[in-house]
Amino acid sequence: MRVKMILPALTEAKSPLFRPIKYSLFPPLGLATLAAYLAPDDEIDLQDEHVETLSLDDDPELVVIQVYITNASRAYRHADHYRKRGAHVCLGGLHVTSLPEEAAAHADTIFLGPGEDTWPEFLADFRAGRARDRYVAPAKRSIHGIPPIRRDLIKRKLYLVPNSIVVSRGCPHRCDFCYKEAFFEGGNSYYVQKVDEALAEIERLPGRHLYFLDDHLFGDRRFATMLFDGMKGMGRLWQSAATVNSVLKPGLLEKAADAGLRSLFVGFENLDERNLREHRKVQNLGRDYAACIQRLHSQGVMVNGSFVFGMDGDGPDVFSRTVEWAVSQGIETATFHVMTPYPSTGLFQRIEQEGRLLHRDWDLYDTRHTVFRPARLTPDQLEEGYWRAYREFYTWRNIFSGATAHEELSGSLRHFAYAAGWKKCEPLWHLLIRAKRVARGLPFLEAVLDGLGRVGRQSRTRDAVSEVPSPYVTLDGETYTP
Ligand code: B12
Ligand code: SF4
Repeated sequence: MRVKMILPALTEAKSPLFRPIKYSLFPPLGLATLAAYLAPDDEIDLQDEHVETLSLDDDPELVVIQVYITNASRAYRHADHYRKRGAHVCLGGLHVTSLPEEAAAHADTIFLGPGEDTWPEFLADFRAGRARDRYVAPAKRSIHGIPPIRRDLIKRKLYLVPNSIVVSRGCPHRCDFCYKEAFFEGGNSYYVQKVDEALAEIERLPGRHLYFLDDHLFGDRRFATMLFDGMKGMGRLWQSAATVNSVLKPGLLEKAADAGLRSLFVGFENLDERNLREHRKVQNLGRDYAACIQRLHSQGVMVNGSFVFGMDGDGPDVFSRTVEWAVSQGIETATFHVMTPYPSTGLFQRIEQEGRLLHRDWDLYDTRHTVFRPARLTPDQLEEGYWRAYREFYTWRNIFSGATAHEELSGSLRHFAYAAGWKKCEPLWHLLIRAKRVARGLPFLEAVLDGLGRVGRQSRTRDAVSEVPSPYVTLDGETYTP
């Protein structure tokens, strides 16, 4: 059978003038996961529009397209094109699950929820000539015993981080702005691989560097402990994401660092307690953000802090206040977002009921545009403040100032190299992308993560700091300690 698998890009990622490095980081892991269920003699053509120009003049029998909110319009265009050519078109992924009726108009079959259970069922039905038009993930989901990801289909040299990996699905928390409640609705929303299978997948990956794309790698403490114990001594360098409270709890972070963790994406989201409460970010309530950062730095782990602007408590001062705080804490890199209500989330329902949605142009639901009416800001103020926050955080002065917040020189140097390497070298990354040589940047990334990576591992380990009350700034600008 001839199978075409497509990850469409959002428009920005296609610009001939400038392509940010973020679109050349990770390969299409979801599609490579699904490809593993196809037969050895199926002819599979997997294309990722973020890094290559799609060839659309072929005639596959089956077309599989992954739909995110920001690539939905392109995904539908490609789907319509292949349906006209007589292919059976399957659409799945987060956006299809959020808005199945919208997607169904462009597909022969749609898939709701994660694909590990429904996709093999569909394949059997399709081969038997009785494919249905909709498959919904069952309530009981599992990724035990899934076949090895078809990494041979990934064009490794087109990515800076070809070794991306996920060993769990979902997250144990329920923040109201997150995609996950809608995507996993009707069944278990957090589950993990078997540890030995996860370790076998890691063993299959060449080189040293790994990036775990799991929403919350520390979410199942028992699993994570066994995973990190198993990874110890493998000589890996890796990055991942976890929550503030999981970092504050003693024990696991130390094991992760021993196993090669060198940078962690942490969802601080907002410095205002009332905002966190309103968005059900309960796992962050009463947590000492500063202590979390100190603990990470003391273990030689850099911090990528995630922040969301535009919550109802946010006024015009939120941008500079957040940037100043992040710089003062020595956070190495920051990811800012304009709060974006994804369809089917609790946040979307509330904003819609309140009549605050500005439009439904999904192309602009990219966390860089204001798509709703904020409470204490104008839409323009929110967008302008978002861009200003990025500009300010990454001025040379602030990179330097953040770097000097570390206690040790090696920590400062690594901070400087990492932050400047990402944000000040975009033109260089762009040249590498155009030359299809982006993988050449990996040794630089590894050197920064590792060469300076043994920062203060023994010096400042703080245990059991989660009890320390955390100061938040209230709407009135007062400091509040829970
Ligand atoms: C890696 C990643 C990226 C990468 C690249 C994407 C890639 N190569 O896949 C980059 C950095 C480019 C990126 C950018 C953005 N991202 Co992003 N990203 C992710 C991340 C962290 C991991 C994706 C992943 O690999 N998951 C693991 C695999 C195994 O799961 P999967 O891809 O979902 O595939 C499974 C199912 O969805 C399903 N499935 C998918 N397609 C199909 C098709 C069929 C036919 C079937 C049967 C099943 C099926 O089966 C697969 C196996 O279970 C997710 C968070 C997450 N946990 O998923 C966010 C996430 C997907 N990103 C998101 C967003 C918003 C963005 C941005 C718009 C925002 C921003 N400011 O960065 C941009 C633009 C994205 C774009 N190009 O359109 C949101 C999407 C929300 C939504 N409702 O669509 C997420 C969920 C983050 C979040 N928590 O909000 N992202
Ligand atoms: S902690 Fe992160 S992944 Fe988990 S529900 Fe909240 S935003 Fe989503």
